[in-house]
Amino acid sequence: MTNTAPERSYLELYRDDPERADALAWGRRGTLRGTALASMGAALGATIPFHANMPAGLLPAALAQAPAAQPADAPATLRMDGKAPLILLGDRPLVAETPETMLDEAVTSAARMFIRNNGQVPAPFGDGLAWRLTVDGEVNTPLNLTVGELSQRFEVITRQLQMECGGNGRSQFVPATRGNQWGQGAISCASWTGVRLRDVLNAAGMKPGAVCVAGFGADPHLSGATDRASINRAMPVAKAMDEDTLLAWQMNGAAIPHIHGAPLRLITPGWPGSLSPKWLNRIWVRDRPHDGPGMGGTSYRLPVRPIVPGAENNGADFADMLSMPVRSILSSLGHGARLAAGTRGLDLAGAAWAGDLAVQAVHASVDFGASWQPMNLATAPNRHAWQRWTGRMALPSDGYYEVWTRATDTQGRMQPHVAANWNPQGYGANAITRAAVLVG
Ligand SMILES: Nc1nc2c(c(=O)[nH]1)N[C@H]1C(S)=C(S)[C@@H](COP(=O)(O)O)O[C@H]1N2
Ligand SMILES: [Mo]
Repeated sequence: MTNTAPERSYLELYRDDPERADALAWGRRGTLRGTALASMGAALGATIPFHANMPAGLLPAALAQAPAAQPADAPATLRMDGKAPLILLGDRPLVAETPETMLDEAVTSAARMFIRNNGQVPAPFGDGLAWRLTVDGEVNTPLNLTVGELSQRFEVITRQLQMECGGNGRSQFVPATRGNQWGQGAISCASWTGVRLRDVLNAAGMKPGAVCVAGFGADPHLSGATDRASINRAMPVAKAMDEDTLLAWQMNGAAIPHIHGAPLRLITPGWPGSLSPKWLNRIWVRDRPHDGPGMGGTSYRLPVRPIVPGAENNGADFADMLSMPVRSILSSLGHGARLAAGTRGLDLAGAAWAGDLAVQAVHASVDFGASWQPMNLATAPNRHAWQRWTGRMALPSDGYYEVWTRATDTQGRMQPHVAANWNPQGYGANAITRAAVLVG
């Protein structure tokens, strides 16, 4: 530690062993060591006007979420027709995250929608209206309908709906879990047009023994094996019967882009995105818990009682993840933004959502949570759409700040300070957002 440049060693240490870096920087009694502050000042290149408020054990976001130091570590960029330069998290399967600052549209455009595939991307399917959907299982009358027939037989509606990966926020977990290391950009809120799954299930007539509803997509397994599905999961009947659970063939007033599931997609808003199968060709009503890939064990399941972070667990007593937790994002200012000396006010804007619930408040802090200021929060255009928020924060001087944002849902639950309820596959991390800002 002592004979290397401190900013370098903290960055490296934090990357390799965050808990140890934290303890070294902050000391065990939680008092900020003078040397630690000095070296952080060097690393950050600024004074920290509110350093006295920094809670023990808190590492500045500028270090904790440091931009890649080496070009080799720099995240790759998605290059794809019709898509913005998203952050490429993987190309087999293809996974790409939307930077928070790109999520500044009230309705997410196709270009900026994050991408998550579990299997291969299938070849395009051609005429969308002729695409067929089968509805079978615990129903009185199995159905086989084209998209054209769906649109004629049932009421067609349009809704703005959130679609969020169950693993959104995963990179917050300590220790890190397996899975795509999402920031907070595995979220979209587009405008979807289609028919209610409920109306179609009622037309098929669900039998009393129906317990859950599974959706199947036509994407091949990553291995290419034709007898294996990439992923298919099921939701309880009550969620399938929610008026916002849609069989959609249009997004933002046009055909769904192929990469997002054309010709037909199930949209199950506010629940893990894995319940919104793309390239949908089958709805299977089941008389028992579903056992497709992505069900059971630790998949999309959370501990009922907290477990030791990092501990082995087979998920036997976990419960399925249902509604997603409350979260906010800041879209007007990027993490690591540098502002002109003398800047004394920050105009903030972003979005907040809470799965099946709504958001009742968004607060922001620029003094490490010592004081919080309410932001202006818009109501959602419809249930299951995110809510946009705006506000202005004053800064007393030049220096290093962190903009923290925290949403509260309609049941009073707030985003926690650090990701809670650690679980082996890293679902549901929704800690408050911290964006580092340097003024001057
Ligand atoms: N057929 C199919 N549907 C799928 C997936 C998939 O791998 N195959 N991934 C799911 C997951 S995990 C998520 S988060 C969302 C992502 O949707 P998007 O790529 O349109 O943003 O699609 C879901 N639907
Ligand atoms: Mo996902």
